[in-house]
Amino acid sequence: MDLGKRKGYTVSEQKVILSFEHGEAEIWAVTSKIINVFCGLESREHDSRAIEENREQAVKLSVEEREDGLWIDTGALSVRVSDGFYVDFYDENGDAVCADYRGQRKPLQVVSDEMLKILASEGHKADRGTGHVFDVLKQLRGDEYFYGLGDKTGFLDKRGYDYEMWNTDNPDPQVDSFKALYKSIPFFMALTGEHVYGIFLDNPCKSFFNMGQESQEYYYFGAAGGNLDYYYMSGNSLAEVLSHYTYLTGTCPLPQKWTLGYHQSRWGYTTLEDVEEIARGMRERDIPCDAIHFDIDYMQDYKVFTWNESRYQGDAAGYLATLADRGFKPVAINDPGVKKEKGYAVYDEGVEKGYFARTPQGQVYINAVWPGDAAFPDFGNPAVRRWWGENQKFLLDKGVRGIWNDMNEPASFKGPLPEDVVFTDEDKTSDHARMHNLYGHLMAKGTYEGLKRLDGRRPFVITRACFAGSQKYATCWTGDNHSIWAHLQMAIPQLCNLGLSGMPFAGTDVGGFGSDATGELLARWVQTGCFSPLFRNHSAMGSRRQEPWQFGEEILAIYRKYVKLRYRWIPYFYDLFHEAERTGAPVMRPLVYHYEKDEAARKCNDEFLLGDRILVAPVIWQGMNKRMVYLPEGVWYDYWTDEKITGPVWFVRDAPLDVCPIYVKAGSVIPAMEPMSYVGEKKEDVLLLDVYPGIGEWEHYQDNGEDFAYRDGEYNQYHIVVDERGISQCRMTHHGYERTYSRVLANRFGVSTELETQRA
Ligand code: MIG
Repeated sequence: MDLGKRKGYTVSEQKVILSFEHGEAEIWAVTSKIINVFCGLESREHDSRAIEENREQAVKLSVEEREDGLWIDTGALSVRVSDGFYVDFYDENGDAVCADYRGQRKPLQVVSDEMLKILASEGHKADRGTGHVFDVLKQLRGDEYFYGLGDKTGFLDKRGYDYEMWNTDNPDPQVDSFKALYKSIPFFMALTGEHVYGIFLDNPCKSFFNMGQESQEYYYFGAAGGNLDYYYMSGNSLAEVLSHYTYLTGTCPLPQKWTLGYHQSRWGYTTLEDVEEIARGMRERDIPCDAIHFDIDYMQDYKVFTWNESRYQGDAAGYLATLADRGFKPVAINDPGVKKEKGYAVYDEGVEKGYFARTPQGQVYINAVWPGDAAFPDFGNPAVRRWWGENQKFLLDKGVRGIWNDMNEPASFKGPLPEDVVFTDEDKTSDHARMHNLYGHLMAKGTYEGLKRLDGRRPFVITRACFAGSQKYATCWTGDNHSIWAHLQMAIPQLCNLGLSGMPFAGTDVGGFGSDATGELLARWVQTGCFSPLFRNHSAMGSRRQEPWQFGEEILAIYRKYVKLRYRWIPYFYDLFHEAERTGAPVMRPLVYHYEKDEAARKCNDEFLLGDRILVAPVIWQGMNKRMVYLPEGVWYDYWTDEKITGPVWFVRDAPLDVCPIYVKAGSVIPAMEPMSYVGEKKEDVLLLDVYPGIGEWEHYQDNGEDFAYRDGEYNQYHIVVDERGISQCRMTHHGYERTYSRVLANRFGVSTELETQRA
């Protein structure tokens, strides 16, 4: 996009409005470190669905006309705008960090119409034009690593690949060459030798991120519609840049504590007996478990907000209550498609009130999903979100504790929805091309707000489709993976990149969804899965069953060991979630997040950190019983042997099937709890602290684990200091939650000591 020669500018508070030969554009300093670059190709407004609050902070701008362009300085960075609307960013020392590329995009290869057709029929990308209304080309410096971009396949570093943002449900085994999956999070961070920055393209249309696949000289992002509207974020670390992104789009609110427990699911638990077998199986075999998921078969003819009571002895609510008595929280799936059936109240009401998407001719738009012909709620309309939210009462009244949003890309069985299907975008009329990537986001938002109004506890919503900002309303899972080793391998970079995209609460289907698991795969998968923020085993109808006990005693024992380890450390996970709400920091982090300058960390795809204290190096290859481990700088302890190891170092660790190598940083204290078969089984009266000598400190957080009272100060905070001899201090620094620990036990290499807690 070239706007031609610069003609002039005006400054209006923190915005610089620039006029060019061929149009107008804006640079807006949202904060001194967040700059918005805007050209209203479609509208004059930002109309953001990702950023819901005014985030502007006072900045003193200085604007200076120089020979080489207009320089805008915020005190923390400067922006140079030159002819053509080229925009370059400099740090406070005047170093160029991110510059527009001055050349043209490489001409696309021209092929015949006939060839295009053949290519397209074979599924190749074969458009001759770009179809983009704009591209922003940035210079590729050569030493960049790119992170983020949501749930894309492949590895941690996105450099050299190209992607599309168009929420897509593709059941084929997802491999590195996939351009799009279920989520569109048009945000990435670039890490160079010296600098780090982030870019968020706030445009919900289909967009394109070519991170150096097309050229070695530039990378680009562009979109098929909407405005050129992106945010440049500067910072001294990935953590800081990410905090700017979540400052704009919001952080993940603290979840109910039980949601951090183990979830068991399968598409195929249809009757009361099926579910009961699972509930009993978990308790009898001593596998801690907090949630059982109800997939589409609980419904009557796949109609949302119905329950097939005949499969639950005529009393689903009664049965769910018996689950609750045993500590299980039922989570029910909720698809958007509403069965087209006269006399079905949800459909009738939706038609009557105009709550469904329409054809350009004004008819209710019908496609097919699980219930057969179905209408699609118009979630961009606030009244529709409210209606959908109120309907959750049906499920809550049955005893459901969490809502699982599936098929909300939206997926459809009779071809994709045409781009001109009419949707609402708040107070305006819009279309599918503009609302597609927001559909799942808005469904989750309606669900979250409904649950919050009706139930009052922290809503638990799991969604498959997302847009930037969905972390405010939902946790997510990565959709239909397969029971193949490549997908266990992919889980690590995929979940790490989701964390780097503002979505800390994420998980993959442990054991794999499609295809058939083996015992070895399941054992290895639970060793990674027990550390992923959302920990759920789920599989597809027709695939080999993969509950923990399906592969014999050895696998069951391994499975139990890792689920128990997860439960032991739930207080640590909860602390990390508390940090995520406050700062936007991920729970599961790639090594590069804390070791940015470390080349090995920048490229590491097969290890990850939990917070900054625990490093996990799981085995993710069949037949392997030794594992090459990399530990970055610092002193680490082997979790299993307590051996002290100083990094940076590469070494080989024995890893028979029951061992997942885990390392804890010296100077750590990992808050832990006594064994429980579900969260809340016992009062959390005893705080266990797993101590690893060295210099360090930790903030431990405690509340009722359930509602929003913590926002009114009903929580406790403990400041814990560690030195070479162990814990030197454990002090309560905030006392707002009435229940406190009656005992605090420090566990140092297997030796337990009682600690005195100093009161606030
Ligand atoms: O067309 O509800 O990703 O988790 O089990 C398949 C059935 C629909 C896809 C979800 C999967 C779920 C399945 N659903």
